[in-house]
Amino acid sequence: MKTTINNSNDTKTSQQGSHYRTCTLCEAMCGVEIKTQDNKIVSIKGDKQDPFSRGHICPKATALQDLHEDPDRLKRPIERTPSGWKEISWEEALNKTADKLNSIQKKYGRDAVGTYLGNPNVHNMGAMLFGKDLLHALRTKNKFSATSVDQLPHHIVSHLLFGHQLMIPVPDIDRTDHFLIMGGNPIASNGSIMSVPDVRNRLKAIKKRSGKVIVIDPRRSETAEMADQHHFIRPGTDALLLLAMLNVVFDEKRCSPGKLKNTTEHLYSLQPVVAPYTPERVAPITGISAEDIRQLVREFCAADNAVCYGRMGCSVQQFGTLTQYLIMMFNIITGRLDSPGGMMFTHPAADILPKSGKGHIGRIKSRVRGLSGFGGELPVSALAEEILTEGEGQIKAMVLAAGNPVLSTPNGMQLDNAFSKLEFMVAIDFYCNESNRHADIILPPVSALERDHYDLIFHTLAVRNTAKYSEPLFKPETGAKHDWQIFLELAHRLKSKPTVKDTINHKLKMALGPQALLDLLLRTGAYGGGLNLLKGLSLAELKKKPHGIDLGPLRPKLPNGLYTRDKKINMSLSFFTDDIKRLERHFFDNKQHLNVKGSLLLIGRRHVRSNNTWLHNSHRLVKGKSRCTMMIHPTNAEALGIKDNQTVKVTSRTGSVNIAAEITDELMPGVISIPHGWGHNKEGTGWKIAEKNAGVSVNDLTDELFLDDLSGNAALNGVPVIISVGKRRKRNRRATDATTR
Ligand SMILES: Nc1nc2c(c(=O)[nH]1)N[C@H]1C(S)=C(S)[C@@H](COP(=O)(O)OP(=O)(O)OC[C@H]3O[C@@H](n4cnc5c(=O)[nH]c(N)nc54)[C@H](O)[C@@H]3O)O[C@H]1N2
Ligand SMILES: Nc1nc2c(c(=O)[nH]1)N[C@H]1C(S)=C(S)[C@@H](COP(=O)(O)OP(=O)(O)OC[C@H]3O[C@@H](n4cnc5c(=O)[nH]c(N)nc54)[C@H](O)[C@@H]3O)O[C@H]1N2
Ligand code: SF4
Ligand SMILES: [Mo]
Repeated sequence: MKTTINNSNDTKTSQQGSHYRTCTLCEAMCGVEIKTQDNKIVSIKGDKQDPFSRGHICPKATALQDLHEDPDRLKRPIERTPSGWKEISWEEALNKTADKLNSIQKKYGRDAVGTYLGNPNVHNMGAMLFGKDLLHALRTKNKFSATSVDQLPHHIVSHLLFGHQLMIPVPDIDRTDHFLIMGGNPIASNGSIMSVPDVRNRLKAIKKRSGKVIVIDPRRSETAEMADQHHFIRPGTDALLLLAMLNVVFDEKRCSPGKLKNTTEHLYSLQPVVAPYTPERVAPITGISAEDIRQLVREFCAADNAVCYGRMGCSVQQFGTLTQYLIMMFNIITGRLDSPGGMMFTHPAADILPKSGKGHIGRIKSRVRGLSGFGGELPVSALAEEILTEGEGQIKAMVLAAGNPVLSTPNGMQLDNAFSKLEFMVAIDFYCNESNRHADIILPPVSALERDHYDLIFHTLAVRNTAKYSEPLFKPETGAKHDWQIFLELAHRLKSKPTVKDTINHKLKMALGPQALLDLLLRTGAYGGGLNLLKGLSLAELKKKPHGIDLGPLRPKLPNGLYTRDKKINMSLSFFTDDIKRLERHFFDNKQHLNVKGSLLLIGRRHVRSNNTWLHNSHRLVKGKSRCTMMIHPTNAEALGIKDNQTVKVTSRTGSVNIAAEITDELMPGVISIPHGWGHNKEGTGWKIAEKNAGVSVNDLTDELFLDDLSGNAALNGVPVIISVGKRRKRNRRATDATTR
């Protein structure tokens, strides 16, 4: 057996091979072993020799094959014509796209072109390295991405506390004795802002060494199910809980910042701020008793090492940024930041931080609603109104790259309508999805198995320092383009009068590609030989180790690793603490948390066999009964007269969906849960299997006006909804109907 790059055009010689690579579908970076026979995949298994994932994979790994072989996957550019989609040459497609974008910018101004970068860009080395070239060429302020329906609060917290938006610490799961998880479900998601393959065994190991796993979640999630303790929390109230936890730390004199005392400034400034938030005061709102809150703190402080971690459920809610800030404060005041078994920073082999923007707040504002941007991007909740509202600066054309915002961002119906009104849309995507069905031109990049890979972002957010480079498995068809090539080609064509220097630059980048940049990053990184080209880690060295290399457990990084000017963490930041006034008004003055009569709070959920909006075209991953159901607690179901499997109508300010009810005490009373990523019932997409398993889009219910006001991040959790009862139906794969308004 040998590692081979198979040429799919060459079928004359019978070839068998084992290919090792990193799965690019989620953040866990599992090593896979792909066996091939005559250029066909015969099996995908976990790579036991991968030092990070140790043979673990999840059911999605097989989708790498399904995606590659999917007859619905686009391989050549297509253009919309009056008689339907037509294949066109790359040259024609790139020229037409650039001409159209140029003429729209000339006619209406630079901001008339909007961009949306979706999540898979972060799993794509070339897109990560050259996506910015296209953005620079467009020079529009109307840049959007999936960040503002996801991890935006983490960037803001890291930017202000540690001086760099990407300097985000991760839980040292392999050494912790006490893992407090708020609003994350790693057993289903395989970890986020915590790349952690084989998380189940890593969590079990905590328990085996007599440690504890504690989960705070409005749903008894798969992770809560295996934890030592689970506390239901009312959606959107985590900031209150954390204020009370900090209150207990001060009140019971449990501050123990240890070495962080010298790294922080104004360490005790939070004491008066949290003083009003006693456990007794927040208990009735959060749903966690005062005694339980005190116990949470006492156990956390008593553990030899401990870490408090919060993810999607804490970030994508009304007080998401304040919550993430308070989580960091809790870790710092209890001495858990930068300590083994606590919240730690990584030492990645290819460190992108020195080369990327540290972040900036509020430098740009959205035209219609005046929402503040972060790091040069605007909140995606403002995208539809920027297209629909006439006036100077209105978006007339969109560039979508690896995203599906109609299904993934709030008030998807409104955005769907907005997209239909554009003068021009181009999408860089190998599927025709619910969003880019409005495109005029689709430019499909090669499949994940036809490109090389190094995880620039997720090695930076991993629970262990490792490095791995993957060769492409298959050779793409002649003329096919990588995402990075499409970005560079468009960027160059957008220059109306390229200088000789521009042309040389472009040709150089096209010739060198991502590999040269990766090599440079590795050589100049923590394990590289710097100017000595013969020493240290390089791409050539990594290529010799197809299973990846282990660079050891996480190591302390403070204070030298900080990006703040004075190498200190300022604990007294009014940017965050001022938001407590909004919290106070919301929960205590206006009592806005008290349910409007009959309304319940909607939260999301993830399933191990889905991945956002785009793995539902794999038969293996969607077969079986529909997973797109509305979970509801028996007491609420009974009060509303809902039977299990019955189709109900769920309505919010923005729309309604008809969906089958799943009655379960997994949920906290007063809360319902619907997974996102479904709703493949729109005409004109290219997903034949997904269409048959359509489900409904929960983002027809989420609200573009319901935000974390501090960051502009969408509040997709805790959305008030009303349920009305329709006809009884048997739950099957068609039990979830098309969206109705
Ligand atoms: N209600 C609710 N909504 C949510 C969430 C939630 O929890 N609840 N989660 C949010 C989160 S965390 C995220 S990250 C977003 C994701 O939102 P998006 O990024 O908008 O959506 P995805 O489904 O990740 O995008 C998939 C598209 O990328 C394409 N694609 C895949 N790989 C590649 C590639 O290598 N190159 C190119 N060019 N295209 C590729 C696929 O074909 C597909 O069309 O959804 C958010 N939406
Ligand atoms: N299988 C699979 N894996 C994935 C993805 C996928 O779609 N499918 N998506 C990937 C992406 S893009 C991301 S960002 C990550 C996300 O990774 P995670 O954050 O681990 O994923 P979620 O399952 O969304 O977990 C959020 C949890 O928060 C809870 N929750 C909701 N509201 C609240 C609240 O107000 N407070 C608290 N404390 N909890 C709350 C939910 O019940 C849920 O259990 O997963 C990644 N991995
Ligand atoms: S856990 Fe994530 S990286 Fe690992 S096999 Fe599954 S999808 Fe791929
Ligand atoms: Mo995400």
